[in-house]
Amino acid sequence: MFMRTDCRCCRGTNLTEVFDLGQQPLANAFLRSEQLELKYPLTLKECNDCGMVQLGHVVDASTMFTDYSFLTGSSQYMADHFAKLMNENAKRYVPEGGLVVEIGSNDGTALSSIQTRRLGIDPAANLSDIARKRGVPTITGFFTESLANEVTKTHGQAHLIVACNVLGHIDDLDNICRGVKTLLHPNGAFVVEVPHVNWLISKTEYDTIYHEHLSYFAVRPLATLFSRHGLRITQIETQEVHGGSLRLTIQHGMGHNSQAITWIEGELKPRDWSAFRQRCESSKQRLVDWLVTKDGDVVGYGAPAKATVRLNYCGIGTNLLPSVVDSTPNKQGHFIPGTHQPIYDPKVISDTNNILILAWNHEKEIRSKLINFTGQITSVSEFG
Ligand code: DWN
Repeated sequence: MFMRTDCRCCRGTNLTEVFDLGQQPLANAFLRSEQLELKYPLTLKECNDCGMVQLGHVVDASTMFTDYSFLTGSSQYMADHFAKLMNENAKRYVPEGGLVVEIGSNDGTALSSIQTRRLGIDPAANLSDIARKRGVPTITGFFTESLANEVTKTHGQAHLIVACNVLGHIDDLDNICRGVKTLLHPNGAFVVEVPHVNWLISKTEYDTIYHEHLSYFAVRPLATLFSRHGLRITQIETQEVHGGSLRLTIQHGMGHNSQAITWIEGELKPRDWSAFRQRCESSKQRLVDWLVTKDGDVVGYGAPAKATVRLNYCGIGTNLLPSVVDSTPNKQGHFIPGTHQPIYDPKVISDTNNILILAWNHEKEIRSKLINFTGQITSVSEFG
């Protein structure tokens, strides 16, 4: 682990600490037993020059991503979302025989929705195996400038490069941009999806702050970064996923489009971090007070990374929330890091009167699976 002292988008050093979640375990490091886990500082800093928001401490990527618990395919809604993204952009940018590359391809869910020449790149060996078994050619490794050079030699340039909820996980964004600049065909498009930090603040989505998420983007810092590499934003679309995201299309050239300029102007208003911190604290108190009234008669639904953050930040142990269920096989039989709730298969939900949805961004899909549940279903998002 090391402390980053400069902004990874504008390279400035005018950073201010704006939120401190204290010592937190790695959000996706589900435990095989109720062992004591490593904890790391989790602080958020804002760049006063370009508006970038990023973690102070950087935990080594191989610690977090080479054996990964999260499966993109765990949500049919997200699988459909990425299929739509892939098909729309393949139709728009990829000629017959053209190549599509996905950075952070996880279990191959997104690439499995198209039949063009395709290549996944992901550092998690367990996920790459799943992808290859479903017929998606996948390189196990981190996307870097040197890997981009290799792929360009072996596969040719890509007409479409996709990176959804990936850029925020990467420390050296300049290296990624140099790799994209090499790999991307002159007429190609680099399509990325990232949560927007202003929605994190306005919707008090503090549980999306964890060590995997090194960066919390806005258009202004990304525009600064891409300009440095001869890349320009040519389209911006808002998306509901993951609490409010932007889908950016980036292509070779200079000068971002008018949408980007409008977004940048809208982001110049100073952020009210003090009000955000107060909302986090009141949200925590409301949730704990609600759980106390349930006296342990409640099961958590979903063991997302954000559950680890929320339960640890709120100090919610097994006395208040005895257990959690999750449909992901490699999470079942494990424990939530830090608070040690056991994780079971959703099939075991039986004698409880309350379900607390921890994966709030999947509330609709989860509720659709609970139509026969006769107790009370509550989402953590109801506590602000
Ligand atoms: O950025 C990231 C996002 C994209 O995905 C990664 N760093 C890690 C991960 O974050 P997350 O774990 O918060 O993602 P989700 O999609 O909110 O996780 C949902 C969890 O809920 C999964 O473990 C699967 C589970 N689930 C379930 O048990 N039943 C989900 C659905 C839809 C269900 O019906």
